[in-house]
Amino acid sequence: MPTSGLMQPFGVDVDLIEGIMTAPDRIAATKASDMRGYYQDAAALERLIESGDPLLYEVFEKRLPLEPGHVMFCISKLQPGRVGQECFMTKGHYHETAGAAELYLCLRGRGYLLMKTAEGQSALEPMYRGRLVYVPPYWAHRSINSGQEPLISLCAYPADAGHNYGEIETEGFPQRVLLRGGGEVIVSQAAG
Ligand code: PAN
Ligand code: ZN
Repeated sequence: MPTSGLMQPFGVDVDLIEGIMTAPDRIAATKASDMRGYYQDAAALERLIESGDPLLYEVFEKRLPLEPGHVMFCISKLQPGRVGQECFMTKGHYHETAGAAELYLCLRGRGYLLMKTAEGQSALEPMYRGRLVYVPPYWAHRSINSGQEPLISLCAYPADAGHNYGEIETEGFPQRVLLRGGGEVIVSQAAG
């Protein structure tokens, strides 16, 4: 037992349609201007920023001790839309403790969880309501919304996992999801 005493159990309410947590301790909001360098069409991103710099995604969390044994959980809400032809997406990251896995349960929307390893493997798992995706240890991960409504996921991972954005910011993922003429196109690329 910790010397500081036992933590009290608690519950939270989640609005499964709006994809929001009632009374979160923290909301991390990412706007278009936070995404410079991530999308293929940089000029289209600048136009989106100039047109009002919209909110692209939010993460709702409760505060938990960032210690081994705790399970961090959050609601991730990614808006629908495109930058040029490319579907809205999260930045994506490895966990700082790279051996920390994660569960994604899709509650609403349609899209993908794009994953890759430092060894050059990649995987693209479809996301839709009721789909649970396991992100194994050592796999970087990014959500992509290819649908027309918010892509909402419940995520859970070891509370001491941490986030490492640096490598994805420079290397990107080997695939991009585009919408062309109403159809989804997955394009592969070496990097970026
Ligand atoms: C998720 C992500 C969330 C936002 O909770 O943090 O979807 O994506 P970025 O953190 O890549 O901007 C998660 O994977 N947590 O570990
Ligand atoms: Zn993660």
